[in-house]
Amino acid sequence: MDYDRFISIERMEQATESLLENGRKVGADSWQQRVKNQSPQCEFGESGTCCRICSMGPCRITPKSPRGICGCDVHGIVGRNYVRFTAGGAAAHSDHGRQIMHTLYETKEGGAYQIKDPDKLKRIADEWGVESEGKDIYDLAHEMAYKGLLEYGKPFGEQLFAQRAPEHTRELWEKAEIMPRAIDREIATSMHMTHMGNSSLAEALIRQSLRTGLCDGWGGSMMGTEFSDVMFGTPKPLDTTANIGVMERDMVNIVVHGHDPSVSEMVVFYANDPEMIALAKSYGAKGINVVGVCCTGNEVAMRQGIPMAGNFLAQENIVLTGACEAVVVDVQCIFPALGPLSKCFHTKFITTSPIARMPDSEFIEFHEATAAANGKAIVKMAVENYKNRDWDLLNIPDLKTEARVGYSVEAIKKCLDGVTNSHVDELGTLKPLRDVVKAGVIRGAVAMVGCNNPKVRPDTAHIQLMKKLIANDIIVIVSGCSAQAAAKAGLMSLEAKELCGEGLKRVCELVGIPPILHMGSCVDISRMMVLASDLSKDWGVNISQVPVVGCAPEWMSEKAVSIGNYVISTGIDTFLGVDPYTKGSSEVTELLQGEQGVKDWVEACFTVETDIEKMGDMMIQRIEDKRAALCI
Ligand code: MSK
Repeated sequence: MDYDRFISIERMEQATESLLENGRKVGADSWQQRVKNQSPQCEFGESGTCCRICSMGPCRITPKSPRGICGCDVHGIVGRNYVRFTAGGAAAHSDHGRQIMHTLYETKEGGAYQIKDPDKLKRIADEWGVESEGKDIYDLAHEMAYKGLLEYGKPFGEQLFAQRAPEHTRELWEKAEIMPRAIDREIATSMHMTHMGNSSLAEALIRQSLRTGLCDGWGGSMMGTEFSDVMFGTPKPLDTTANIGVMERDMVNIVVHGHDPSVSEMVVFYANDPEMIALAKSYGAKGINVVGVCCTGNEVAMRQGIPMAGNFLAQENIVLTGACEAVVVDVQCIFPALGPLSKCFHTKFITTSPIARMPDSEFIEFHEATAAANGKAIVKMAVENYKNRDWDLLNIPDLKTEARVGYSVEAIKKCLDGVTNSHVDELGTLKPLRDVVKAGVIRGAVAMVGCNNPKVRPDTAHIQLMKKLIANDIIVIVSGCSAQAAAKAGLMSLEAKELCGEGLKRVCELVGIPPILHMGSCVDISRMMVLASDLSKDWGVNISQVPVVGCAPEWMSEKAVSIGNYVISTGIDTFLGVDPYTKGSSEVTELLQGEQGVKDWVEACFTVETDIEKMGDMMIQRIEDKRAALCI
């Protein structure tokens, strides 16, 4: 199949329509239909004004009934719902991080999991005050895993990675009383604070939301990212392909989906096993093709070059091709719909984690200690299913792009350093980036993250905003499903420089990078925090002064709320395309979006804007305002 340079939203929608037609032939349900079934959605839920924290309710706030049965007003109800929204997200991200630390604990020489970046492990050991000199690398890994796991429940002190933040940021956190403590403590405190009869003061609830977000972004997520790099390799730029056309007609197609690379790394390993390839050939297939969806897709794309088949709202499309032998899932963002949908086709829906059990799935429980056997069993099940394919249902839309992925902070520094040859630091430096931003060749940066949400025409906001920003010489760093939207459209290829303004185009040519830089999965937004922090230290200004903003135009998950909280707490203004169920309270809205709340505490706040063009203009203006304030 030929590669497409750029793919429009309209072509993607036509492809989706043809896949839905495939589904109709076999009576398949779809999210498009379920959205219709769920409409209109509940106004109380939408505005955050329904409380069902105790069983006296549910209480719903209206002008006629301004307080719940306990007497809580609308600001307390909306604030409590917001804290719980954040806690759910922080728990999911951080438990993913905990799983990674358990995997690190299982590493051993010659074992299923090994240390691929020992230098990074030693650097972090140094940061954490752990002696690495003369130690066996696996002894060090086990010691660090144990220490990292203690970050979840230690009785005293702050998150170790919070030391990475600039002094000024740390002072703001201290002053606002939001310095993140043990991860499990912040999540438990959020649940305790919002239990019936505890906090109903909006300000206190929003402070706890920020603190809980910080324990995720500068705690659990950061550990997830950093120690995944230690075990699976720190991403470096590499080429891959994207969009639904990465499914192969004559091969066994295995889709990995979810978030935890511990599972997908084993699947990729056994898909390359000569014994499994021979088995696939014995069934008439040409080989085994692993492709990724959602953040597991990002994880294996940036380390192994595995093609990215699609993002959150494309997950059903993969099964609808009729070419999917198995969807292998770990945790988070998995539609329960995949169970019944897979039954309409020959697809095996394989769940692997006790955290994500679903009806109509085959459960192969994945353990770090038995990872090799589990990985092999999964691949074998997929291969043996090839013979059950119904060739009359096969429909792989002809859409495929090229993408360059894998821009970790280390990789960005190396790329820049390669151009200037400054070699100030053996790990590279952000000085060239600072200089081109200062000179105005690049006006600034937008960190674009987050999901798809049926409330927004899928991928449109991501793609439209990215095109507008790069045309205005603003570089875009991306992660999660936003990254996959860019890749699917062709915006992550080197060719995308043609869509840039003159300044950014020159930088892309000189450095050899695409204008949209892939930084990984949703836990990898912690990489963006490290990048912003390093840039601010290097520049000698506060993070809030750097011409950078955050943006989640199509977000949907609790994790995105947790992310939003830590991004603004880090000093980065953040633009949301979907309201986080807070519009029912003027007080909570003012705290999160006005001048008197979080803006005052951490020098950044949210802007909620559903008009995408307007949002793009506002982000460009905010970047220009920051430049003007710095007199650059
Ligand atoms: S997978 S949290 S839909 S980005 Fe990380 Fe995509 Fe959002 Fe899940």
